[in-house]
Amino acid sequence: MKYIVTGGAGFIGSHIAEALAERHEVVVIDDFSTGHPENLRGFDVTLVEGSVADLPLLKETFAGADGVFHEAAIASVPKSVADPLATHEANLTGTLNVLLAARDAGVRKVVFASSSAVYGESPELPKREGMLPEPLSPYAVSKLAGEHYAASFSRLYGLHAACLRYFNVFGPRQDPSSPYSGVISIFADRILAGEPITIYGDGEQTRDFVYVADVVRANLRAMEGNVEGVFNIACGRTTTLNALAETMMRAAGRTVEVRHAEARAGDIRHSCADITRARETLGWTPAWGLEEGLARTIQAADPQRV
Ligand code: UD2
Repeated sequence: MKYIVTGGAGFIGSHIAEALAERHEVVVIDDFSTGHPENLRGFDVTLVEGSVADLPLLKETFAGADGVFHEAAIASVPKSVADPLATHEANLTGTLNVLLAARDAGVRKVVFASSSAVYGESPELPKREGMLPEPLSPYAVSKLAGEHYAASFSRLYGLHAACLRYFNVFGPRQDPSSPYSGVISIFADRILAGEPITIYGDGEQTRDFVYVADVVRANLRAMEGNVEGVFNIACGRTTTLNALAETMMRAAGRTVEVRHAEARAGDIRHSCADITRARETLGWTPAWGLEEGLARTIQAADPQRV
């Protein structure tokens, strides 16, 4: 089979490409806006440098492909608040381009990386896919609208599409360099360097962390058969930031100073997914516990220092 991974040099995309490359022909499209070619070092994939904004390039690259994993995006809520148009172009026009190119190339299925951000601030927990979305940020709007485009292309043109609402994904290759990077990548980097970590707010906010290998398995399941619709991809368990910090220090075998700073503007207090639909419809269940995943992540962040 030939599979395309957009954003395949990024954190999640590179793990999908790696898993596929064992058995399939894989073409990665990435503009390296946040991805790095080193993320694919050692894997048998074809790398095409380009953006999902480039429809002719997508059409050319998708020829003969069986499926597309669409991970390319500006994956940041704060960036979308600062520049909604850039997020719209990369995330929504980009998704529409991917769907158009897939349709025209006769691709069987697109699996789209959506986000828990679509649920917004509604206090009801756990989040179920049937709840009314309340997207707040332009990022969340772009992901929700992408889901609707995918469903529309299924109905109108028979292009199969499944959308995965990722919760807080973590694992090796997640880039800690931006202040808006995933908290686990930042904590791993600081703890290994023996530097203080900062918890925003009282640290009792919760997140539903899911290890990237489980996210890859969800993608592979979602590509199988004709299953369509939206699916929460998470562990279905919550962890407070305070507990996370402690668990990470234990896993790394070192303690660093924990500083507290003001809660981040727009931070959601609690996040937790109901993953029944993914279990029942995709036959997927997360296999990695938080501690195991953290141990792997810390080891990969700097094997010399552990
Ligand atoms: C996640 C997604 C984001 C979007 C959003 C939807 C990630 C990396 N981001 O944002 O793309 O889908 O959910 O709601 O998955 N924190 C600290 N110290 C730090 C960094 C973060 O305390 O140094 C806190 C932060 O204030 C928040 C929690 O850790 O309460 C998680 O932050 P995050 O940036 O990893 O992810 P989140 O949930 O804001």
